[in-house]
Amino acid sequence: MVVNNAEQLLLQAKQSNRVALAKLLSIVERGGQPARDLTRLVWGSADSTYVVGITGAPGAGKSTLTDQLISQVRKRLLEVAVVAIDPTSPFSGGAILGDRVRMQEHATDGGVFIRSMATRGHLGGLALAVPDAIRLLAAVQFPYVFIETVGVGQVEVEIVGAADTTAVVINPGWGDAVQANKAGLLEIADLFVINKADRDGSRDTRRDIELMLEMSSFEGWIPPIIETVATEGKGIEEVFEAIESHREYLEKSGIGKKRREARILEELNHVVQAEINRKVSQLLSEPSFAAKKAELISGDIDPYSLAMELLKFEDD
Ligand SMILES: Nc1nc2c(ncn2[C@@H]2O[C@H](COP(=O)(O)OP(=O)(O)O)[C@@H](O)[C@H]2O)c(=O)[nH]1
Ligand SMILES: [Mg+2]
Repeated sequence: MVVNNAEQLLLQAKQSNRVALAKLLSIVERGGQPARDLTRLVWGSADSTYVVGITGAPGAGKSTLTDQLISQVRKRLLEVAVVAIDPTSPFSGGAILGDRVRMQEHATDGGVFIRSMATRGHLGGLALAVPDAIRLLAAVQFPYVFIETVGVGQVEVEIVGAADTTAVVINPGWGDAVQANKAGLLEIADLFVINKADRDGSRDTRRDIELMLEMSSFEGWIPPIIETVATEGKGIEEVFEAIESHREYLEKSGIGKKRREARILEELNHVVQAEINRKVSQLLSEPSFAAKKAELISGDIDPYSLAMELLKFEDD
C-alpha cells in the first residue's frame, strides 16, 4: 500500500503533532487536487467538535475576546483550535504589542492551536477552505474550534454563520448595532457581545439590539446580549456559558443536527460551483476553443449557444 504524504501527516496530526497539522492546513489553504484528496481522506470521521464563530467589525475586540475564550476552554482542560480569517488579526501578526504578548502565552500551550488563514484576495476559495479546515481540526479531535472573521462581506458572514454558535461582537456607541444589522450579522447571531462595555453607551446599544430582535421573528432561541470588557476578562465566563446553553438548546431541539446537514449541503453547493468554474476555465483554454472563439467573434454563433455547446448542456 502506498502511504502518501497527506496520509502520513494526518496520522501524525492525530497524535498531536502540530507541525504535521500546520502542514495539512497549508494543503487545505492552497487548494487544488491535494486539498481535494485530503478532504476525501478526512470525510466521514467522527465529528464531536463544536464550532464557535466570532464576528464583528474590525477593532471590535474579536481577537481579545477569542483569546479570553481560549482561557475558558483551557480552564476546563480541553483543547482548542482557532482559525482567524481577519487580515488585521493578532493571530496573523498585524497587531499591537499587547495583544501579541498575550497570544504568545497561548502559543506555547500545546493544547491551543492557532492558525490564520489568508484570503489571498480570493474569497471564493475561502468558502471552500474554511469548512475543509474545520473538518480537519475535527478529525484530529479538537473539542472546540473558534473561527474569527471580520463581519463584512457576504462570504465572511456566510462562513461564520455556518458555525454551531455564532457570537456577534458589537461596541457601545450610536449606530453600531444598526451597522451590524446592515451587514447581515443580526440574522446569524446566536448571541450578542457588547464588548468595550467600559465605554459609555452600552445600554443604548443593548436597547438597539433588543428593538431589532423584536422586529425580527426569532423562534425558540432568543439570542442573549452580554456585556464584556475583554481586555479585563469581564463577562467572559458569561459568554462561555451562553455558548454552552446554546449548544444544549441545539442538541435538545434537534436544530443542531439540521444546521449541520444544511451546512453540508451548502458546502456541496460551493464545491459544485467551484468545480464548474474550474471546468469552464479548462474548456476555455483548450486549443479547440480558439476556432469557436473565432466563430463567436465573427457572429456565426451566439454566446448562449456556445456556452451550451461547451458545457454539453441542452436547452430547457
Ligand atoms: N477599552 C477596551 N478596549 C478593548 C476591549 N477589548 C478589546 N479592546 C482593544 O481594542 C483593540 C482591538 O481589539 P482586537 O481584539 O484586536 O479587535 P478585532 O479587530 O475585533 O480582533 C485592541 O487595542 C484591544 O486592546 C475592551 O473591552 N475595552
Ligand atoms: Mg482580530
